Amino acid sequence: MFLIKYHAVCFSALVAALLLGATGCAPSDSDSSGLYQVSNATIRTPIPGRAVTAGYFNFKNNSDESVTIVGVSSDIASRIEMHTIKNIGEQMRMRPLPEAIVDAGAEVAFASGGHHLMLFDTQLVGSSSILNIELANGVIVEAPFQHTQLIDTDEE
Ligand SMILES: [Cu+2]
Repeated sequence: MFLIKYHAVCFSALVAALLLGATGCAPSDSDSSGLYQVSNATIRTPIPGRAVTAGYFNFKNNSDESVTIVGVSSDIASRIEMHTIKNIGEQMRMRPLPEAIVDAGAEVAFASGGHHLMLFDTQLVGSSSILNIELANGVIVEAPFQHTQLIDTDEE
């Protein structure tokens, strides 16, 4: 019990430090300027006994240049991978998605049955978590992802 509690305290302190750090060194990040909008952002609460889960979001590019999503990171998972689902023969298979290009004015959906995030060693606290969506142009879009209970078995 002691270890678990200690770990939770540690985690909150780390989040606080990162939030303070972020406000300190990002005077006007592009996500507050409205260039890039993240919506429908959710993370599934992992199935009991598991720490791997999926995340979804829509990314709208309001700028006049295409952008490329090159990765997603967060403190809540040891690793986050972008995946896509492809039909191979009659089978739906997950494949790593190295990057996702979002054309100027376009919106890309990471949604059940298509592109999605896979989170490994996930530890969710509270009702939402911040994920950092990293763009090839160096911008990092911080977005809150709501935790959902929905369990969709067709990806397992
Ligand atoms: Cu996957």
